[in-house]
Amino acid sequence: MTRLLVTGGAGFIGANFVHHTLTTRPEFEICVLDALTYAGNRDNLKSVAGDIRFVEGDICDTELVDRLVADADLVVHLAAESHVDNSLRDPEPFVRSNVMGTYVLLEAVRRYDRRFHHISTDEVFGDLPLDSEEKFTEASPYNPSSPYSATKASSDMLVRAWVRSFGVAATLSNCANNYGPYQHAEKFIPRQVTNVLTDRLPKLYGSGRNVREWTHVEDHNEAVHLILEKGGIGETYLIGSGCEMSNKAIVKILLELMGKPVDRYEEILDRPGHDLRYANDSSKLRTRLGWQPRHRSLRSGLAATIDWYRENPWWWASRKDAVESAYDASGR
Ligand code: NAD
Ligand code: TDX
Repeated sequence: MTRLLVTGGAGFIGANFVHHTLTTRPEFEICVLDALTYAGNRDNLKSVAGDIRFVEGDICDTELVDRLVADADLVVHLAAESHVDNSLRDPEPFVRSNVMGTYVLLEAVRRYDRRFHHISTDEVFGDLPLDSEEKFTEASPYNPSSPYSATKASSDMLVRAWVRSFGVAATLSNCANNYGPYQHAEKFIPRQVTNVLTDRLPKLYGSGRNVREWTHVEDHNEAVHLILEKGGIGETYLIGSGCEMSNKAIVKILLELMGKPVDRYEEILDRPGHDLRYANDSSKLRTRLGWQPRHRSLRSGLAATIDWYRENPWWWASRKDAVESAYDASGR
């Protein structure tokens, strides 16, 4: 058995990573470390509670991290403050968890000589022009726009430095926007789906022309396993499905799939510093590690995601009002 420590395993991507790992790779014995912030939810792991060890705790807790890393063979690090809008309201937890937390983990994996995989985002590269074919590559310069992406960029830099200076056996991946089950209702797609399900209007920042590359969370997590299995130490891999779409086009598809008029949405106050477009060139991952996204139709991925939220109101409904009140307070 390989002992795997997953930080942030009670969050959206982390919980899906735990489910995916248990299904596809039974050789792993999983321990999840998660602080259960507002974004972490034990319910995300309810169906596998008996198959994993769960530790509620903070990645900034040096002693706890030291003990858990000592007991692991490898660490997949997902724990982070993850929402751009929250980072604009209060950046402090982002600096703490994303920068300090990554530092604490790196020191522990250095001490015990453990394999480390760092999960990051394409937002570290800033944004691309709207009407272009340009894509980010592993060699793109770092140019983060928001406090969130600045702290993720900082954490990537720490990982790269620990590889080079201390010989830590780490890999990094920068994925495009994820979607799928268990995504918090603060994020774009679940927010709009749950808005429609609660008779609210979908809300587009500005005119909705900003473009994101949507990758299904299962495809992201399979890429992470391929990197663990075959990735080069010190290497960075960009992950992206190739499914680019404007926010307005997504809202229209969601409305259509949910049987509503496609113009039944509202345009609201834009996000300050709003990144225009993200798109990843994932050819390194595809050609060297053989990754292919399984979810290639965004439309059917969105339909399945709508079904999941429709069938699982127990998971999101009691928290929906609080999410919208927080947005109301910031005018969005
Ligand atoms: P999420 O907000 O849903 O989950 C984050 C998890 O980390 C939560 O369970 C939370 O409790 C935990 N956490 C936060 N601070 C912690 C701390 N100090 N100690 C221990 N646990 C802590 O986020 P997500 O969308 O699942 O993102 C996971 C990772 O993937 C993040 O590193 C994020 O930057 C990265 N990422 C996300 C996306 C995306 O589209 N969601 C895309 C690319 C990369
Ligand atoms: O209500 C909304 N209306 C809207 O138009 C919300 C919540 C968002 N948006 C827009 C902003 C973005 O252009 O939709 C797009 C997606 O927004 P988010 O879901 O907040 O994602 P984004 O800011 O692109 O960042 C996401 O992808 C990269 C994740 O939250 C990050 O954790 C990840 O690193």
